[in-house]
Amino acid sequence: MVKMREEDAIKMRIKRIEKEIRDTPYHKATEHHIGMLRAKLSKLKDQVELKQSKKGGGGGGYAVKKQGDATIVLVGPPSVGKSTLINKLTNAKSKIAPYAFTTVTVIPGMMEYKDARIQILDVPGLIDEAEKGKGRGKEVLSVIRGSDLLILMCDVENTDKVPRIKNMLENSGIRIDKTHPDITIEKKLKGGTRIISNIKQDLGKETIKEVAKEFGYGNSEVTLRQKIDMDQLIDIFSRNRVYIPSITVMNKSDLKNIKLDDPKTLKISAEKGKGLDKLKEKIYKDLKFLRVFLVRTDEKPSYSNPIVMKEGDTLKDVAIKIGEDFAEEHERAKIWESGAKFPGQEVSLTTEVLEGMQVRFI
Ligand SMILES: Nc1nc2c(ncn2[C@@H]2O[C@H](COP(=O)(O)OP(=O)(O)OP(=O)(O)O)[C@@H](O)[C@H]2O)c(=O)[nH]1
Ligand SMILES: [Mg+2]
Repeated sequence: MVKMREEDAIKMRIKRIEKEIRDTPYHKATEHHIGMLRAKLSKLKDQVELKQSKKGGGGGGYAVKKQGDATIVLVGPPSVGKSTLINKLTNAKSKIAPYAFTTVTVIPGMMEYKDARIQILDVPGLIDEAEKGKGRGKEVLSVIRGSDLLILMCDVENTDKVPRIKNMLENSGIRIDKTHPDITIEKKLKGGTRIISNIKQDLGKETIKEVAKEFGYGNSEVTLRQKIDMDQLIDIFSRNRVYIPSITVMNKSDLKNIKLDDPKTLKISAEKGKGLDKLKEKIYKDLKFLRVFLVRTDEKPSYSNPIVMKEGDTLKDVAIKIGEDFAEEHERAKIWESGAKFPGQEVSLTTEVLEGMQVRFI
């Protein structure tokens, strides 16, 4: 008899657990058991992924150097116009052709918009079972994992493809348009699992304990600052989860007029250059970029000397961006325009920055 490969053995265990989950009715009394099964399942799936990524395609993925203020990836099935779009948005010259798999590697380009430098990556089209390595899928998924924002692209002939790709990304541990649950886990030496939550949870304490134990956190302190469901509970213990926002784009709008189900989808024509200004603005907004304008001591306040910052940054972050020494030397600033109650208001460096704020460090 042929010895079963370890990977196949794991896959059989996965199938068995999936069946058991399907066959177990979900209610309070079974919840902790299902939690334990889901934790086992997640661990086994990670093992398969690890084995497959080790096998890989030899060279070990694409090496792309991250550059600029953020990195975004054009994700979609073949031939929807990803390369046409990157050539329009950036300085890249990616090959365009009317057949699938024209792009076979990562092509980087740089888009400059409102003083931000945004790196865009064009990658091969994603097909079904890409997560199993088909059509360079593994390499593409690893590029996606390292990015700050995804442009999910379809065209007027392939409007159903985006949900399928989203599903594939979810199955690979990539969470789209979701945020990391506000939970912390701390390992302890003994004492079992202690759960701290100020909010009433739907999940039972036993379930959380069971899942924690399955992931090797039998002695730990779990602090929940929001209400979570089973998926989120499994996610926080799994190591390979990433959380990335997305913009959905439908290309080739010049070919026909389609009424969209999702009003948030942007209609563009990469070839004709339609809708691209809106897309650029949305990219900038969704990356949470904003500009503050530096006013030097001997200058009048104005909109020169822009510095690109992000929502939530403070004036201290601006000072640090100018230089560590500079940040050490300044404790207060004067601000004009956005955020200023009156021109030249004096504020502390804990003040959050706003688009269009003019600032002089004093
Ligand atoms: N009518 C029309 N055709 C377009 C548009 N954008 C791209 N195309 C055409 O669609 C075909 C595929 O374009 P590509 O940019 O190579 O598509 P891709 O998504 O990079 O394809 P792969 O690299 O194979 O995954 C080409 O024939 C393009 O000329 C558009 O806005 N309108
Ligand atoms: Mg291409």
